[in-house]
Amino acid sequence: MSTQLFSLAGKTALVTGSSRGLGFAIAEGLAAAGARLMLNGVDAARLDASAAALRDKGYTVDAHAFDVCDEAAVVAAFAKLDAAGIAVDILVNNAGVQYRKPMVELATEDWRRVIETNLTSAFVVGREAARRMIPRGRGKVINIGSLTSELARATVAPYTVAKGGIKMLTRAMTAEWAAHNIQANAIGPGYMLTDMNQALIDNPSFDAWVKGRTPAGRWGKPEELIGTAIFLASDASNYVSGQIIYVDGGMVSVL
Ligand code: GCO
Repeated sequence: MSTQLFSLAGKTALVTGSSRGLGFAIAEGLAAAGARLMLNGVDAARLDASAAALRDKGYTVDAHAFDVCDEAAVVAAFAKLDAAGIAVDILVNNAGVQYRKPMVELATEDWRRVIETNLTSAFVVGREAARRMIPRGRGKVINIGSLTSELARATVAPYTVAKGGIKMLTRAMTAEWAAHNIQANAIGPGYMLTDMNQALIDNPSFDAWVKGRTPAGRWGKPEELIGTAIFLASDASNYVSGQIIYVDGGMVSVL
């Protein structure tokens, strides 16, 4: 009984920003649990290569190249899925960028770009998914937050604000969609070994700070998000909504 609870067999999952990094790791984990995958990214060549790598492992994978910041492209992508009779059962709003600069030096257009990519896109893609999940009477939305949904660090203000917004967007989705049997939750990764963080990983003093500040004493691995993602994507979480689960080695819980 317990293993069936975590099965994603027969479900279709769309993971935004899944050509690489956390999105790719989560997508692979959902596929391993039985989901049919829809990868997304803006770079079609990179996306096709990632999809091929997962197909080589025996997974069912389609690549859907569109920019989550382009509302018309998002609407068109969902219309294409409608026409193909494909329903998105699980949406993972993972797409995001990082831009590190002190606020007094930050251009407004860079602020807007980070907010658009990391927060507004989750609303737009979530809205299109929910418009189809509501009539079906079920759905799962997993928004990717960050430990910066809870704590601020200097020089990453737009990212922090966007990820804080992701936490509250998740609760807003719950307020409006839980009655339709749609569970919206978030995952808050800690400092993970990803391309986005490579400059930090390569910085000896930052690397030492992360290892000292994180109770687990190390960086996280992208694959360490998979268990939480499967839980939130599966029937095991059918009465869980509005939550953010920090996968952070204990960082947000300890001074
Ligand atoms: C930074 C990092 C963080 C990461 C971290 C927490 O510059 O501090 O990029 O913002 O997102 O992995 O999620």
